[in-house]
Amino acid sequence: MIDLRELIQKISQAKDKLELQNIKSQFLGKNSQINQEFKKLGSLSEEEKKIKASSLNNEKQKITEAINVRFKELEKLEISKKLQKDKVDVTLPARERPNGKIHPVSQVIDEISSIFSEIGFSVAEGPDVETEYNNFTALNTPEDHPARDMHDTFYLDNDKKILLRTHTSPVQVRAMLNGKPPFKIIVPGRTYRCDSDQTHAPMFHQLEGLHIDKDITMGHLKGCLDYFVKEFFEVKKIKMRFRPSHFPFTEPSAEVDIGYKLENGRIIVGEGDKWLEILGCGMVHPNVLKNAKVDPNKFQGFAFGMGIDRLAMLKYGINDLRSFFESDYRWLNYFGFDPLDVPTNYRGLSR
Ligand code: 2NL
Repeated sequence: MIDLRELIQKISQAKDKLELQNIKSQFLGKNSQINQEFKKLGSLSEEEKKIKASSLNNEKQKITEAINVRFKELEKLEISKKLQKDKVDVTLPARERPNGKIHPVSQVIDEISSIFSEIGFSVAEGPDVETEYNNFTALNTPEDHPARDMHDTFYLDNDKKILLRTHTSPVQVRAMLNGKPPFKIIVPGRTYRCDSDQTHAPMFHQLEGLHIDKDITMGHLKGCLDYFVKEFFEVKKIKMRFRPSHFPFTEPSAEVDIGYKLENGRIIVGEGDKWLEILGCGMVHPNVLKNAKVDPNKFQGFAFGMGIDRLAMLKYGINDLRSFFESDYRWLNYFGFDPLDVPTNYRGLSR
């Protein structure tokens, strides 16, 4: 016979679940002494069987209970040990991790967007893949215009109906076709031309503006660009000139230069006797308005366009255009902007 008191003592001292499991199978399992005794019951008389069975059941119940009690104790012990071990020290300093940076082109798009939003422009975007109509025909570009040449434009089909947009203007065309005047939008985005050398990449970025209403004039255009240039270059006074030019989609057309000087090889914007071309503009051609379902007898306005990669290079002293698109992490880490730093002239969203 087993000594029940001794066994229960042993159970209550089991040091872990494994030891408890071993005790369980040794004293209650198939080959345990109790099980053997149960098997022998059949050979006993009815009277003896009753007494023996009851005492065996009693014994079995006590062992089971003791095991269950110890099991719960061990469980609690395990949890509190784990809690001790996994304790979090909230006073530890945070681990350092590298921050992502904002690409200079994205930074410049954000800056220009907030400058124009201040005077009532909203931002519009559209697809990079465009129709020949939206990119050329609607914009009054003649069939034989050199820009339409295979050598200048990436066509995506054989009959030259689908292409990668060569400027962001098709987005303004879409805006006019899908809405009602007045229109007052700027459009930043990727543009494409078959061109690749020191100063040209096959993919580059443009930002265009369009303001159409009943009586918008060249005077509004000048005032708007004067404000933009001063805000963008963060100077109070800036020399600026409008030089007559030609674009198929505007009439009259002009190119805008700003004054600058060189100081120790660095470009100082605003003063000096040198001129730097920064954008093209003009009054939207009546044919463009017609093609975009805007009545040129009731509405008129201005448009402008600029290459923003070059503006970013100019403002932030970066001298190789191709480095913009090489996705070199070290370059981005150096020339990129901290996403948590609010730029000096960024106030569009904070008001
Ligand atoms: C440049 C010159 C320009 C426009 C873009 C435009 C758009 C529509 C109608 C009329 Cl929908 N014009 N855009 C106008 C003049 C100049 O861009 O040098 N871009 C880099």
